[in-house]
Amino acid sequence: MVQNKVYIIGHMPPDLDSVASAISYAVFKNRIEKTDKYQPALAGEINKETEFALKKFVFEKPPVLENAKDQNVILVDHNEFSQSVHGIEQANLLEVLDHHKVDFKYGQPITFMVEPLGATCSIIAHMYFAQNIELSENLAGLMLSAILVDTVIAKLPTCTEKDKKIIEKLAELAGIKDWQALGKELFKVRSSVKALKAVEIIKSDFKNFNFKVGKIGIGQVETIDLGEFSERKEELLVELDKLREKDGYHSVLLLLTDIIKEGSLFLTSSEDQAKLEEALGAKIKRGRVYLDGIISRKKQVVPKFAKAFNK
Ligand SMILES: [Mn+2]
Repeated sequence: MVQNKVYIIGHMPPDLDSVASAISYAVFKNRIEKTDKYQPALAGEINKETEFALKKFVFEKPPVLENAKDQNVILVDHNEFSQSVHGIEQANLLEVLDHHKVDFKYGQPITFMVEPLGATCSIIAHMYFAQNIELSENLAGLMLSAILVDTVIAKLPTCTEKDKKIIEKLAELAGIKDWQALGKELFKVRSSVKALKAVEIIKSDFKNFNFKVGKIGIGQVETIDLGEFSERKEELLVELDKLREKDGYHSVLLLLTDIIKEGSLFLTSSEDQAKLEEALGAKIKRGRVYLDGIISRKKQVVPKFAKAFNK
């Protein structure tokens, strides 16, 4: 059977949805086809919340596939080769199952399934339900965790009504009464900053934007408890100053986003604070300002900046 092996694999670097999709879809395919040839795999090392969820629901970490060349492969949770495991161009692709925008080309007809749900695990859960395949308590818990992380505990606009029904159903199957508490637990692990250096916190999710006034860098950390940063603010502000001077930024910001209260504390360093205040529509005091209702860098902050900084 080894030569028939089919690797089911998510994107690089792996997130929880990628890993839980690979595991749950392998179980599903093996069950449906009465085989054991489907094998979940990883495109790289897993993150903290993935490690946490695998432990909590008692799953072994799938093996890392170093190179997909000449292997049978099913892609889950992505469809762009640029996000895929090494050697994907020379793999034998069998299927794609995803919830992202499509940028895909392949020389042969294959099964290609994309549905705009909050997570790939939602699509897979729906397949289990539709075909009446039994879902174990632990697998339901793992898939639920993946959906909660991908949708930021059902708060993102990507979380559809269908996702919400699937969340409820998985929680019931997993015997989890309070899925919001599970979501908070996952984000607590995800945003745990105690072990990180200030510069690592800033750079963990950092993007550059070019405007007429110059380059602006914006980092973001999502947390369920801003208190975790209470003793780190000064240190983070010093790092932001250093980064701005060293790399010639107009401004550098770090958004500490409280996903429960739905607002962000902006830590800032700017060569023109008045202009930055005008862009944000708020006064900055000692490098910081809290803006209620701002949680999205892409949809809420960058458009404001484009307006103010491209004049
Ligand atoms: Mn996903």
